Amino acid sequence: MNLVYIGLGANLNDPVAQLRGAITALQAHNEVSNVVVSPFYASKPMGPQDQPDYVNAVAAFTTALTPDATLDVLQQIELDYGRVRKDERWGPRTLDLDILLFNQEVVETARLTVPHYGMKVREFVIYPLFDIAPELVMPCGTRIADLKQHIPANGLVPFAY
Ligand code: 5RY
Ligand code: CA
Ligand code: CA
Ligand code: CA
Repeated sequence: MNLVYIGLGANLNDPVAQLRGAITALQAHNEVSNVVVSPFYASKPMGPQDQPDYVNAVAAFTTALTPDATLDVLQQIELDYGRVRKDERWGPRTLDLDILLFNQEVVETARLTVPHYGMKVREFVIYPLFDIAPELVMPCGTRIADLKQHIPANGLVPFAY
């Protein structure tokens, strides 16, 4: 069985409802089990600033699917929750689901780079990841706890959902 960590993000159309819906859809999926979700966080937009604040979280689950087949599941949920591909790079979105880690594997396919290329410097990934996996170590040997200690919270605020 594979252990997968994903990042969830949304900043349009009731972001909390988008994340809740995605989590419900994941739990309901036949090939996905043992879903664990971090607290939700309000976060300031990284990249383009002219967009609403985000709600971010991290989830862990187990699956027998390959990395590419896992991506298919996540992209279908994104579409089911109304995501429309826009031209603007890094623009606002109703729902964004990214594979962060897939076991201790380094995955390079046409569609996927795992570990996620930006995760080490994004507070909205590292803080919720630490919440659910404080002992986690990346394939390169970097500890999530060490990353968290070096990344400022930058206005990140956890809240109950
Ligand atoms: C930088 C550039 C692009 C960081 C930088 C992106 C989210 C990035 C976001 C999200 C929050 C994006 C990717 N330097 N900001 N910005 N949460 N996604 N807070 O999920 F992340 S676009
Ligand atoms: Ca299930
Ligand atoms: Ca993303
Ligand atoms: Ca994405």
